[in-house]
Amino acid sequence: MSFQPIKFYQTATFTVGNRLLEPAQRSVQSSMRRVNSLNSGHRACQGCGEALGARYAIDAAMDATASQLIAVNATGCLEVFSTPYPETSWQIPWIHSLFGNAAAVATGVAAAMRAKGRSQIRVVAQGGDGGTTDIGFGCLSGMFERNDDVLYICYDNEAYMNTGVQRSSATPPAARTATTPAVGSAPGNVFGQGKYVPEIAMAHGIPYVATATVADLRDLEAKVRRAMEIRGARYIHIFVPCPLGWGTASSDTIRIARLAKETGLFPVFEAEHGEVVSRLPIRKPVPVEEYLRPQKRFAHLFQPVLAVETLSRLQALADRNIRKYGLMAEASNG
Ligand SMILES: Cc1ncc(C[n+]2csc(CCOP(=O)(O)OP(=O)(O)O)c2C)c(N)n1
Ligand code: SF4
Repeated sequence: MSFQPIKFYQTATFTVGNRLLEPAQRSVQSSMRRVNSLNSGHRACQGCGEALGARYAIDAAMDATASQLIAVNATGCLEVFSTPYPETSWQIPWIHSLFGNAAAVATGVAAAMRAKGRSQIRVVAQGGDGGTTDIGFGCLSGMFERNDDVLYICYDNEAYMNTGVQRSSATPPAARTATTPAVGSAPGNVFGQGKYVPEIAMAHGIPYVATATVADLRDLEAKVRRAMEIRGARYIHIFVPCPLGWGTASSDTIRIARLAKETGLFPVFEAEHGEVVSRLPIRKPVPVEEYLRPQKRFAHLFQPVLAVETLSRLQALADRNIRKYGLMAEASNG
């Protein structure tokens, strides 16, 4: 008689799967000694992927550095919902930079720590996709090029959410925002524009680049831990659904993030010194329609008529990612 090992997937929480793991393998969030860096009482929308991603990422960074951490935060939802003056939900040393200079401020903090002989204190910079891929891009590229000792985390909700859902250079093709064409033959964001910062970070040859989603929180924690083992410039790009801006149900945040990964639209991988070294394989391939349909920002693709051509262009983007990053389970080493 052959036996099949039982798999417990929900190992990032207090569930049975996590308790069956060796203590060293358990998730940071499952530990009663976690720092709760981003504490309750903040004003994020219900189901906010950014709040979830930040909580896991910064708690993992605190754990990895024995709480020797300073965070620099660009302007954006994460900063606004967590620190309405004079309150704060942060339980760690935390600085609000400008919208566009979080990477430069973090570089300065790291330099100050080095000058004071306190290099054991590590620095994380964080911001939304607008703060990262648009207005903060020059400072970020400089931080990469100088190989400054900072982990930069981008929480990618694919638009400027804090100011009312304007398009950013991370907004995907065909997605509707407040500043993309609302009517005409092809409403929504245009194809062929924007930029993919994980690959641009890799082109700088920095020691570590990773992507992650809030659907795979153990993977996210592991990548933050890995990043904190390394000195020099590091970049993690986290896919964080935004129920308000995307028109999704608050309860669907994890499902939407999982579908982004399982369609191939958001490739999840790690790269060291410009080379991809691992990827999270697609477990259950799904067509892009399944990911797009629950999101109101893509509603125009499904009514009044099915936008067959646009859907096939989006499917082609997913297929290209699958080929390019080797995301199918059998082709992947992840
Ligand atoms: C120089 C400057 N321009 C514009 C703003 C207004 N502003 C504040 S937050 C924000 C959008 C933030 O978008 P993003 O970085 O994508 O983060 P999100 O809110 O989506 O998390 C804008 C335009 C500002 N604070 N500073
Ligand atoms: S608008 Fe989006 S990113 Fe901002 S708090 Fe709400 S869900 Fe989060």
